[in-house]
Amino acid sequence: MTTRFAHGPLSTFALGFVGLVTLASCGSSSAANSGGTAATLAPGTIEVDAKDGFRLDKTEYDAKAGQLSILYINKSSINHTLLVSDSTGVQIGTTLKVQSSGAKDSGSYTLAAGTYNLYCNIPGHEAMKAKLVVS
Ligand SMILES: [Cu+2]
Repeated sequence: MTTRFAHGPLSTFALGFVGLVTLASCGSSSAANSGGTAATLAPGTIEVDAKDGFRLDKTEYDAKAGQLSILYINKSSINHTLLVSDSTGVQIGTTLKVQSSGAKDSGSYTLAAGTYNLYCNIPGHEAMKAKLVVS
């Protein structure tokens, strides 16, 4: 397993550039599939993207209580994980792992109404977190 960490503004800039190029190439390669990713998500599925700058694409996600699938897509240039925990910090379900740019992972979770935490647990990635509000 290779783990790469970005340090400092220069590498952040470089990673951002790589991310842009990757996104552009993703866009052209998926042009055959009509519509974007969001339009093709099944009901009960949310998409969470890992972005450059150690962040997720949103700070809050909303979902309906019951069975939830999370599709985790790496839109950054280093590896990330995604964990779901309840309000007391207890992890629920599996840890999603996206090892490289463009990688996807998904998992199913059964969640009652409440507020949960989504986060990456790689050391140094503490800023990668969001709320998951289930109603
Ligand atoms: Cu991360």
